[in-house]
Amino acid sequence: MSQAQPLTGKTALVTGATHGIGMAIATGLAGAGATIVVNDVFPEKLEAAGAEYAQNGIQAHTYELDVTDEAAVERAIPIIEEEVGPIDILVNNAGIIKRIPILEMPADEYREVLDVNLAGPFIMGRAVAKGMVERGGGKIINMCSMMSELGRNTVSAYAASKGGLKMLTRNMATEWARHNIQVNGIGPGYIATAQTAPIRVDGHPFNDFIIGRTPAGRWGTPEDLAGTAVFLASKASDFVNGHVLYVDGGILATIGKPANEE
Ligand code: NAP
Ligand code: GCO
Repeated sequence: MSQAQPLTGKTALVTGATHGIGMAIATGLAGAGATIVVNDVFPEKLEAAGAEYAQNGIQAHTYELDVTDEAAVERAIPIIEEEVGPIDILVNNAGIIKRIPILEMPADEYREVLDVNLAGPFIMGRAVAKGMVERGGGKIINMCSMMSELGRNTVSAYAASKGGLKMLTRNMATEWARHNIQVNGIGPGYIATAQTAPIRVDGHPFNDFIIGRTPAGRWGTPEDLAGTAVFLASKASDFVNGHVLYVDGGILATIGKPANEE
């Protein structure tokens, strides 16, 4: 296991890795030597992603799997471990957002966000950790958010889910650290993906606000998160547990500044 390839011999399952942050993280883990397994709900997206990974020289093992479907997950993990190998690294990346003010938000839409973003990592984590406990170790990385710490108009369900995910991360670490399983979170700032496209339009007030609110003065890229994922997936983080590492261009470090201030 070389410095350049710290994940050689490891198998990593990255949920929702057919594009965006998930694909960038899976690509980063592959670059560090890991074998990659990715899932999504839609077979056509999996096929397209499989081709895109292959174009980049990565053999991604693809599985159609909804992270909220408990029975399907419990069936799929043993099959994946049989067909690809024991899962050493789980990245709970799959997530959705609905931007609706609380007073107008139907409870079923609220629950849907909580289901994918909070029950999903629980269901996936529990299914994969069973094998990790038996094998004496593993790594779990939960995709948190600025909304694990901050509120924002219209994203109540999302914020509740990401706040909850920070605490699920801490509790997974509390229960599994003694089995040499490190559970940590990544807290991306504002990253340019399909999920943020509606608020990243030139001239959209939020777009200008975020660029001004981020000390780095830009939107993050999915690739900005890959190095952190490799660190949290490798031996370098063997004594890091229950921590959320924010990769946000400095948003949480500052109160921000008036638009006209240099
Ligand atoms: P994205 O482009 O919308 O990707 C989300 C992925 O999750 C997609 O592949 C989606 O599949 C998949 N997914 C959704 N529901 C699923 C389910 N039930 N089962 C399996 N897969 C499912 O979003 P992103 O921006 O890359 O975000 C990835 C993660 O980072 C999310 O957890 C998000 O909350 C978090 N995050 C994003 C930002 C940001 O600024 N972009 C910042 C902080 C945190 P389909 O495409 O088929 O729907
Ligand atoms: C929003 C954005 C955010 C980002 C991210 C920030 O509408 O505010 O979509 O929620 O996705 O989670 O860290």
